[in-house]
This record gives sequence, structure tokens and C-alpha cells, in this order.
Amino acid sequence: KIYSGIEKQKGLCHMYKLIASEGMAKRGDFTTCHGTVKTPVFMNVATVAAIKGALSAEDLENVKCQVALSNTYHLHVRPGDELIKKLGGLHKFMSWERPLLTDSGGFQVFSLASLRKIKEEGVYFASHIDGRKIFMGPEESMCIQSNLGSTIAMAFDECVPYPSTKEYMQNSVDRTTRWLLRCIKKMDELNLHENTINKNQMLFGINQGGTFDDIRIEHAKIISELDLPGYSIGGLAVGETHEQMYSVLEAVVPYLPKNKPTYLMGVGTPENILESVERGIDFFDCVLPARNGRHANVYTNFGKLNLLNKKYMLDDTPIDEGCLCPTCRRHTKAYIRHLFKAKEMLAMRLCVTHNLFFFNTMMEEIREAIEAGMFKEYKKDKLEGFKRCDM
Ligand code: PRF
Ligand code: ZN
Repeated sequence: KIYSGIEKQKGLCHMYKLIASEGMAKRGDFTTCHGTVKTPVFMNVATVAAIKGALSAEDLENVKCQVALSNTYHLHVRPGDELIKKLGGLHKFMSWERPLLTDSGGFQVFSLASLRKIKEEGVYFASHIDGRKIFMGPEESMCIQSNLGSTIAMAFDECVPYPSTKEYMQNSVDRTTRWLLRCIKKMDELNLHENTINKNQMLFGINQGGTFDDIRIEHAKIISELDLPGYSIGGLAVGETHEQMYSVLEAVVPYLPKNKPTYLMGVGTPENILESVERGIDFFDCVLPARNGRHANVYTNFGKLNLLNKKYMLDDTPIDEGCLCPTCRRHTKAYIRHLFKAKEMLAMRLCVTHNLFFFNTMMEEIREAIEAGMFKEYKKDKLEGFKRCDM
């Protein structure tokens, strides 16, 4: 064992039960202190404790969201994690009782903040809101996530840009490993504090290594030894091709524990999700359904539609005839198109609602297909359907 303090993480309230599998595809039940998550699952992104597109926590329940995802970096900058702790933690603050995952800031710092300097102790950068100088290292990230009291905290990592040299990658991954050990130590300490919001907060490790299979595999072996409650794969969907991403999954997933959830960070399209479930992924998250919905792009089983298209001006049918979402139960394409043209916020809300329901429903279908041993057929049918039209 690399770090002896990890024993303390065991025996807490988390457990992954493999319900069914088909090839590498897993259907699991992940029990947490905020309820059981059925996997594969798509987490709905609520970066600043709200889904962009004006959805409330109640709306999230109505689109069958199992896990909401928020960001350490954003909430630290505004309104501040200490304020949220004073108000009883993030669950209470946003009135969301189901599981919450917080990303560590390791990615947002690299994608949003400017003037950044990476050192062994952590990252120095300027806030994207007011330019204020901030330092975040593994301990700071754990403290912030502990103040938020999320169900699952993510390790503080470096998401290396693509492409990078092998030398840069190896040095970065080695540092990410050292950061992970510091995260574990800090999280163990914080979970023992008397006034900690969630003493059962879990820490997921993050595998990095870009498209270098050997670095990925070596890193996966090292972090798997640490016996964390879950493992994610970061540093993908950052500019490499889809084929390269799938090839990394094929190489690295076999080296992550089979009896723990796997999480592919920031992925992706419905196609990416189907391909990645087939390669052993349990958790996903992506801003796409909300972002596309805000731009009138909606998902259907026969491809994506853009509701701004003139051809929907007199279309009195729902986005998808077969969809049971709150939007499709009542509203027509013509009406939603009108709302976009009139710049009414409701337009975005209706489309984001439909899109999140679409993603969460697809995950439900994926789970049923794996349980029935029909995932391969399901995936083939679904992918063929998506190609039927675009616009
Ligand atoms: N690290 C963290 N969060 C992430 C990523 C990562 O590599 C990615 C990469 N797709 C998305 N979100 N901490
Ligand atoms: Zn719908």
C-alpha cells in the first residue's frame, strides 16, 4: 500500500454492486450516503449550482436526473464555499437531495483561468470573474469540496492539453499522482472533523496520460492500488479524435478495478456515450444537452433538430412524438420556435428540459439493454436512428 491512511476510507457508506454485464459493458448499483445511483448514468451539469437554461432542482427531478454535478472552482470564486458551508452545504443551498458530484477545479483552472503557473504545491492563477489572484492545490481543492459537502469529490489533477510531448505528459502524470496522495490524506482528515458537512464524502481518483497508452496503464495500476471508491478517466475529449479516445478506453479500463465505478469526464455526445459504455464506463457528464438546448438544438432518436429552421414555423407536433418529457407532453415545435424568435427565456428552458430528459432516458434504456443482454443490438439500432436526419 502506497499510503497507509487510505484504510480509513473503507467501511464508509459506499458500495458498487455489479447487477449485470455484457462484454465490458457494466450495469451497476452504486450506493452512496445520498441514495443509490444506477449505472451507466449521465450526470447533469449544474456548474454554479444551477442548470444553465433556468432549470430548478425540481425540474431536474422531472427530467430523471440521478446525479447533479457542480464545480469547485466556480463556487469557490462565487459565492464562496465558506458561505455555502455556513448555509448548510451545497445540497441544502440548492435544495437537491440526491447525489452531487463536485469536480476538483483541476480542469476548470486549466480551461478558464488566466495567467496560470503550475508548481509542485499547486496552481497559481487569476480568477475569470475579477482577475483576483488565487492559489489552488490538492489541499485547497479538498477543503473547498468538503465545505460544499458533495457526495463525491474529485481529485485535484492536471488535465494536460492535446497534443503534448511525452516528456511533459509523464512529468505531469507523476505530479498528478503525488497530488492524489495529498488529496487522500487531506480528505481523510477533513472527514474526521466535527463540523464537516458530509463525513462520508468520497474521493474519486483521476487517470491521466493523454493518448499515451503506456503512461495511462502505469498510472491506472498505481491509482488502483489506492483502493478509492471510484476512478475516473480525465484528459480525454480535449482535441484527440473519437477513435483515439475509444482506443485509450480499450487500453486503460481493464487496469481499473471492476468492482468500482468508472467515470469518463466531460463526455459526451449520445454516440460517444454508447461507444464508451461498451468499453466499460459507468459515469458520464457533459454540458452538451444544456448548451445545445440553449441554442435551439434538440436531440431526437432520428437525429438532432434545430428549431430555428423555417420549416418548423407551422409544425404543430412535439419535438419527438415518442418523448414523454414535460416539454413534448404539451408543446409544439412551432410554439418553441416562436419563443426563440421572441427571445423568451422559456424557449431555452423547454429545450434544455427535453435534452436532459433525452440523455437520462437513453441511459435508462442502456441499463435495461445491458440487463437483458441486448446492449449490442440496442446500440446498433440507436446509432442507425441518429443518422436518419440532421436539422
Ligand atoms: N480533469 C478534471 N475534470 C475534467 C477533466 C479532467 O481531465 C475533463 C477532461 N475531459 C473534463 N472534466 N478534474
Ligand atoms: Zn421531449
